[in-house]
Amino acid sequence: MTTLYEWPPTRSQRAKWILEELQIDYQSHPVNLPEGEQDGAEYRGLQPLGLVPALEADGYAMFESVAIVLQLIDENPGQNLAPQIGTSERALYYQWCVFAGTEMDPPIMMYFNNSMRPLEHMHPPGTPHDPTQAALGKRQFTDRAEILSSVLGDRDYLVGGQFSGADILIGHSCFMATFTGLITDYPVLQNYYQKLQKRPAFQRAYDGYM
Ligand SMILES: N[C@@H](CCC(=O)N[C@@H](CS)C(=O)NCC(=O)O)C(=O)O
Repeated sequence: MTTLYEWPPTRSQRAKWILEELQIDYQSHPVNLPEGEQDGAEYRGLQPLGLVPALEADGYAMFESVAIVLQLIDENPGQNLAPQIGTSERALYYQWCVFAGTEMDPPIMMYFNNSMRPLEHMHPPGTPHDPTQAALGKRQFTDRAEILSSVLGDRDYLVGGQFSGADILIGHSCFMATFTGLITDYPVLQNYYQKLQKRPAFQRAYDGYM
């Protein structure tokens, strides 16, 4: 049985979205972040940083939301959620998948952590919001949102005219940008994200958080 360790609405939604998209039979194991369950020895054995998501599947356990999406897509090649290996579309698929985790998440989280995150949930506890860091996060998000907007234009999907894991990963960045309000100035991203939200798998994964 596949088990998703999750706590909504976080980056565990990426893993949930791909599980739902691929219609994989899985069970959900909530990791209660406000209660500190992520810091217990048992969960740290699965995810040494105490972050969600983590995944247990037949024969392996893993963490990192981007890697989980890539792995599950690779395990289900018949569902065509990634371009053929070795093609130019595959190059762009890798590019945008990595871009989501390395370029989109950090500025959004920097902004969130320094402007919106409840102080009792700051790490380490008692850390105050830093307006300079919030402004930096917002500026860095701006650069990246402009790049994505010019690539997307009025297209529905990032790569090869077809829905892929890249849309799940960047789509979750759009969720984070919507949650924080950062997406407001980017109609192209809003339009792209609105179309992704119509997918039944998205709706099951983000139920209650749309
Ligand atoms: N690079 C990791 C980041 C995971 C991450 O930071 N998760 C956050 C929620 S979005 C978390 O678990 N935070 C724990 C906490 O706030 O205590 C991934 O993409 O899986």
